Amino acid sequence: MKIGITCYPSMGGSGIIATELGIKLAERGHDIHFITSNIPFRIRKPLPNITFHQVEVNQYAVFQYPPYDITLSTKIAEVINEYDLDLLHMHYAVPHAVCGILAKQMSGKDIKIMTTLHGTDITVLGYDHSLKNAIKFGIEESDIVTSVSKSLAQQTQEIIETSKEIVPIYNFVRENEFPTIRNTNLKQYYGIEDDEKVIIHVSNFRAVKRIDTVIETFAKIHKQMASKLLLIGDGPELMDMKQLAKDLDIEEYIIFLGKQDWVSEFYQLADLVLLLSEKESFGLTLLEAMKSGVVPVGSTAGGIKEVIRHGETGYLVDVGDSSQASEYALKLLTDDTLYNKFQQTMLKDIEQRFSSDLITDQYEYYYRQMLEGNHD
Ligand code: GMT
Repeated sequence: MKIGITCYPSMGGSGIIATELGIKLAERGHDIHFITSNIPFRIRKPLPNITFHQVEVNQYAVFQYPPYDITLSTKIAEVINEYDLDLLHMHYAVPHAVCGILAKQMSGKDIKIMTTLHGTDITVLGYDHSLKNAIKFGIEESDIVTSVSKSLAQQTQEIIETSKEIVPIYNFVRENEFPTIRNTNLKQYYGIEDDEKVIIHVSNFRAVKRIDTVIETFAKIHKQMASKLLLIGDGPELMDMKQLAKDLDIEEYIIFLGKQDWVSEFYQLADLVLLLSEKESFGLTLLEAMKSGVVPVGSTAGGIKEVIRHGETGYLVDVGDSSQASEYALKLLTDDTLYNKFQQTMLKDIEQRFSSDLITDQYEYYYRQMLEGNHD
């Protein structure tokens, strides 16, 4: 199949999934065309069957804002015609699904469109009245819409008020990117003692990630055992979180690492991952950590409860409940037998439910359904 993919090429989870899926599909012999503002960051070198088409927005004095959406749609239409694409896979309802629909009209071809919803496009933007109708239009005019969890599918129907069928297809990681190995070499580099447990959290430091609860949880763990918290990421909450660490008098035990392109090595030295968000459609960072062998404690928000099997592959707590989170963390960190049992179950579970082959099969299946006209 000849497939056009549009996503945000930056480090966000949606861009990562779109890119990794493109790579898997290219490995299976499909012709993949990324139509994006930059080369997706996970593409480190030229790969067979992958072509990149850059969307460049020109600035003219007549525009108050450069018209990215129009330029993107024009570029997609060009690529549809030039390469005779079979289908478009748009990641994010706005603007990408809407741009795909516009591009289809511009191209004059009856190309099929799949839209994948990732979370923020619904659970945050969906409440914005200036965008809601555009999101609804993007969803309803797509041939097939997928979401990265069952929870997001249900939330979309409620928030956007649409009866469009939404097919949940989970996130995945390419297995070789996150090997299940323990490598504590970096510990010394960051001043972490051998006997200290390492807790990790990775996010874009937005308020929805509830890093305050992560830090409060860590403060409670730290009272009971020698430990360090690795906080990876950057965003609007960073300065407030540094202040919270000072206020709780634990700043010397928290390592703020800023934005990191490659997180795999940090997971290899971690003992526990925390993702305690108040909104989270899936939590790709959880899966990356879990594939690396790190057992999680997560919140019950959104799709996290579909990723972690409570009491089997990790633990779930209510949003904001740092006491329960620290109790579960301590239970895991003080009992090697329990930890190893969870780790084994977790590795089997992610292989069965989130393997890159299984998820790529599911996307391919729905691509074929679209091309055969088997959709509403
Ligand atoms: O986590 C973020 O805020 C980034 C965001 C994005 O749009 O790239 O991630 C969303 O998509 C990921 C990939 O599908 C999901 O794993 C994340 O859970 C989701 N984030 C939220 O729902 C907040």
